[in-house]
Order: sequence, then structure tokens, then C-alpha cells
Amino acid sequence: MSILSILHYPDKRLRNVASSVTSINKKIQTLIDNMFETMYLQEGIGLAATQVDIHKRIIVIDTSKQKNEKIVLINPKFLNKYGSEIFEEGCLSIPNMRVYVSRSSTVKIEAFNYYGKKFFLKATGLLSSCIQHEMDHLIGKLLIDHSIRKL
Ligand code: K1U
Ligand code: ZN
Repeated sequence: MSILSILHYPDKRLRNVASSVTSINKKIQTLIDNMFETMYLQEGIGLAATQVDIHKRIIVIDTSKQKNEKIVLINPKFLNKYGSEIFEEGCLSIPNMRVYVSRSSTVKIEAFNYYGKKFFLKATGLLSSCIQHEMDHLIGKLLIDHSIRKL
């Protein structure tokens, strides 16, 4: 596996809008493996392909304490979002900044997994915040674009 370089703000490539994945093949699976390795090394709980300069709709997440609950989202789509909550967030592309962001408290999404199987997920709490943060990356949106309060 390989460690990938993470783009840092104000790199304009963070503003790219990612394209859908058309085929979930070995190349995509290797990218996902490398994204997990990079995310764990950086002590993140999520990483979007945009952040490693790959402009495809791919997200990896692991919000577990033991780092053993991998979630892969390929071509994720929101089905429903509701409620409102303030989350404390950081971003691996904007080091040393943590801010409060107002987001939906619950999200329901559909996506394809590592093996190309469609699945549905309902998330609250940290996982909900992380999914919304990573989905923002796929459309070129960053923490600093939200009306935020620095901690
Ligand atoms: O996408 C990224 O930049 C990764 C980012 C994701 C994220 C963090 C917090 C809330 C929502 C989304 C990080 O993982 S930054 C590291 C971090 O802030 C954190 C690490 C462990 C637990 C909680 C937060
Ligand atoms: Zn981020």
C-alpha cells in the first residue's frame, strides 16, 4: 500500500467537483486501500478522494475508536437529511483549525461499497457530521465556506 499526498488549502484543486465512478475495479480498490492507509496515518476519521487529487466520488470513513470499522462510499447520494446540530470539525486539508459547523443531525444516504454492492445507511452524531463533511469535499466545498465559529 502507499501513502498519498493530501492537498492543503488554498490549493485550487480542492475546489474541483468530482465525477461519478463508472466501474468499481481493482484500480479503484487499490486507491481506496491507499486512502484508508493515508487517513489512518494522519489520524483522520474520513477522507475524500478530492483531498488526494483524485476527482472521483469516493469517500473512506472510520469513526470507531479502535479503527476497525471501515466504511467505503462510492457515488454516495443523500436520500434525506433532517434535524439541525452544531458539530465540532477539523479538516486534514486545513491543518490546525477546528470549528463549529451547523449541519443536519441525521442523514440517510445510498452508495456503492468496495465490492460494487449498493447499500443504504442512516447516520447520526459524528458519523453524520463526517459524511456531510466528506460529501462537501466531493463538490469542492470546505469548512471555511460554512458560517463557522472558530474554537
Ligand atoms: O475530510 C477530512 O478532512 C478529514 C476530517 C473529517 C472530519 C473530522 C471531524 C468531523 C467531521 C469530519 C478529519 O478526520 S480531521 C481529524 C479530526 O478532526 C478528528 C479526528 C478524530 C476524531 C474526531 C475528529
Ligand atoms: Zn476535510
